Amino acid sequence: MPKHRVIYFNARGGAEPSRLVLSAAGVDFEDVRFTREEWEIEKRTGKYPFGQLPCLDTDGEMLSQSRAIARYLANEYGLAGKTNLEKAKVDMLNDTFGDLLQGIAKIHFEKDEGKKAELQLEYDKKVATTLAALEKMLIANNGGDGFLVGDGVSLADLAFFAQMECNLSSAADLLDTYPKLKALNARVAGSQHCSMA
Ligand SMILES: N[C@@H](CCC(=O)N[C@@H](CS)C(=O)NCC(=O)O)C(=O)O
Repeated sequence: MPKHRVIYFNARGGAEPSRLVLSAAGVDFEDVRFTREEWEIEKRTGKYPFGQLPCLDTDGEMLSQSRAIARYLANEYGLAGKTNLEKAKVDMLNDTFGDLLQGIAKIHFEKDEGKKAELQLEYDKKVATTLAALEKMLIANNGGDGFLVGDGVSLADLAFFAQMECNLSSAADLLDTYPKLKALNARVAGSQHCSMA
């Protein structure tokens, strides 16, 4: 069994889908969480390909880019979709949740209050369009009582769950108008798939 170390800060952020994939697959891994001070020292070691986190260290092989890492792990442990089309759908959704996470970061780091409010409005619209599209996709897949892609849990559902953890923390009623997504979120949360959450 390879030895994985998921390396990030003490936050869900970009590392959470990868942690959830490993957890859902029942694979032991080291959950390395640097403080900002530790990271400033670590990043100068040259061990991290682009000097950014998250990174995945698998038996000394270091990977960067959160979405690529989650996809790699999902492929390794059978959570990336069964056919090429399912894999493409899983990728599409994994990247969509990456966009939503990036949007939150952009708002967080904006110093100008006016621009921050504009970004927030734009973001809220983007979240609403995304969730409406996802609700439709979920319903189109076996009536909406299963998973986002195919007939079993995949990285798509885990990345959805990880993203909703972020969004629901500032808008608790966000999923109330999307009953199938709300049920999916609860289903994923209640399963062993998300024991990390
Ligand atoms: N596209 C990259 C973005 C990575 C990124 O922006 N990482 C930030 C934290 S979320 C970081 O490492 N910041 C600290 C630094 O650059 O020193 C990914 O998805 O992994």
